[in-house]
Amino acid sequence: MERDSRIFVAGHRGLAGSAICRRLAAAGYSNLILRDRWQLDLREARAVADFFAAEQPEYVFLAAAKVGGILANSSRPAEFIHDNLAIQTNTIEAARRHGVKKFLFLGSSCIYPKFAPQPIREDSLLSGPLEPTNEWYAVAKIAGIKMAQAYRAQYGFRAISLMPTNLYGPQDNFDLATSHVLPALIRKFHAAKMAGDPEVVIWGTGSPRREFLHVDDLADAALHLMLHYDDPEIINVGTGEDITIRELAELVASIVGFQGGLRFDPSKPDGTPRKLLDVTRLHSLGWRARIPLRQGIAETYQWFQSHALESVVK
Ligand code: GFB
Repeated sequence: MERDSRIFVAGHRGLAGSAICRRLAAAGYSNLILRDRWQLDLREARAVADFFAAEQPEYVFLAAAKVGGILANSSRPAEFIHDNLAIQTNTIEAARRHGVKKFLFLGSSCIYPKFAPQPIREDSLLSGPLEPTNEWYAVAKIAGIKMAQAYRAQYGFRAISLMPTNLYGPQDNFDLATSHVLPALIRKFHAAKMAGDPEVVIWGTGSPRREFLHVDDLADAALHLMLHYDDPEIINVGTGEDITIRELAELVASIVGFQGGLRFDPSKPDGTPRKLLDVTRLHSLGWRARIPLRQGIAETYQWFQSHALESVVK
């Protein structure tokens, strides 16, 4: 990939896509091709084909996806399966037709079986039943991985698939109905601190374990793997460490400065008990996560206060 290569970052307004753009720009890649959702609807095959024909991107980072937390996944299953299947099918096919040199696809740690042995190795994929709260999203992402592998096998299309763990960072979604747990907790603790509330409600039992990766680390790994990895096998991208939701809540509360109590609401779903990634393969390729969780959350809280607060807190 040359500094002036034509690089399409799909989903550049989102959490992962915006971080990939920042990382590429910092490394001197100056020819990024970006389209807002209203300019290019990746769910529309004709629009995607026309875009590739006109722009002829050489490299693609597919960071566009329908994503959301545990509630959004289980309440809008049709959108999660349809939109993701359409986005990835249209983009991979157009990229192949128009001679894209290398393509990076993002899966997720939630596509592994619900009870996969921990830490989860890449070869656990499709070895057992999925977690029901996100099976629609998982099935779509697994189809994307298989499509990338099929296109490599049949057409020699150089697609790689990364499996990031739970991501967080600037540009995250702080809408409580659709967000993931980390931005939800930042928002809830901040609101409770400002209002002087005695307690904050945390969904579920607090016992599930999750691994959190700062999105700037994900972007750094994405560039590293785009440059140095060219294999059909999926590759996990995580920190190799996880914490319970209770521990996460205590950590976020201390960073935000909320001094009240925590109340757990077991009527809300816990989701999968644990999904810690085995990052042995990633480490063997010379890449490790660098941003410590406390530092990453503190920076994300700052970003929330300066960018997202007005739009989310009435
Ligand atoms: O981040 P999250 O929504 O998704 O929830 P998953 C993680 C855990 O945090 C669950 C708990 O056990 C939630 O019950 N939790 C506690 C909360 N309080 C809250 C809250 O206020 N909001 C939210 N959202 N959760 C997702 C998948 O699973 O992981 C996606 O649904 C995606 O498909 C993503 O793959 C990475 O980690 O359970």
